[in-house]
Parts: sequence; C-alpha cells; structure tokens
Amino acid sequence: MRKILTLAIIHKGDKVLLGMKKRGFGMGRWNGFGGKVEGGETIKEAAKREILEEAGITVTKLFAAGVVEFEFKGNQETLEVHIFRASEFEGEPQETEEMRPQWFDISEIPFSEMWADDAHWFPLFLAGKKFQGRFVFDGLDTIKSKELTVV
Ligand code: S76
Repeated sequence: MRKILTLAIIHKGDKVLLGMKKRGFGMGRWNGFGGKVEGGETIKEAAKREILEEAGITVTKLFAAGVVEFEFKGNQETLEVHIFRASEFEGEPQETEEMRPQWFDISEIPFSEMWADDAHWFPLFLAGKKFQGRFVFDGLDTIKSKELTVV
C-alpha cells in the first residue's frame, strides 16, 4: 500500500514558516504543511489546498523540492511524500484547528522538535537542491535506515 502525501515549506529569505501540529499524525512536532492527495486533484493542487487549510495562506508559485518515501517498521504502508517550496503567498499565516504557524530563522530551525528525517533533508532544501530519499523508522523517533541523494 502506498499513500501519496504533500509537504510544503514556505521559505522567504532567512526565514521558514513551520506549523506546530496540534492533532493527528505528528502531533507536537513542528512540520511543513501538507496532507493526503485526494481523488481528482494533482499533487500540486493538493499541496496548495493543504497550505490554505492548515496555514490560511494562498501560495502563488510552488516548486518541487524532493520526494521522500517513509516506512515504519511493522507497517506495510509506504508514505510517498512530495516536498514543495514556496516563497510567494497571499494572506497572513493563521492558526487553524490543525496547525499553529510560526516563522523561524533558518539558523534556529527546531530540529529536536521535528521529525528525525528533517535534520537530513532540510539542509538540502535550504540550499535549493532537489533530492530524493527513503527513510525507514523504528517507532516514531528512530531512523533505522536512510537513503538520500541530490537529483
Ligand atoms: O517532515 C516530515 N513531516 C512528516 O509529516 C513526516 N517528516 C516526516 N517523516 C515521517
């Protein structure tokens, strides 16, 4: 089983916009904005919709940054996460039911309160590189194996 998901990071100058996930999968962690691709929409459309639903802003241009697969030991499902970057948007980030957005300086990204994989691919993201990878987790905190390459 494979689930297609989106994850968008708003990156403007020295700042990134992350959201504190208030419920569900990844609760208590700072994360990009994203979620499941629904029937009848493209992956990019899903990414835009999720950013609006979770952060209250409309992105005008979204760029593909990477694709990362995740597996969790003992779980058959593969999560295929399409990571996007955006810098232009309309509106002001707002707290929603799901996320509390906050700007972080790129020198102060809260990796200890994020998914463990982020420390690996965020530097590539911030450098403007395109990447592809696969992480296998043992539980929610431990990376059992990783592959990450610039493409
Ligand atoms: O940055 C991440 N966001 C997620 O929702 C899940 N990483 C991740 N890894 C499992």
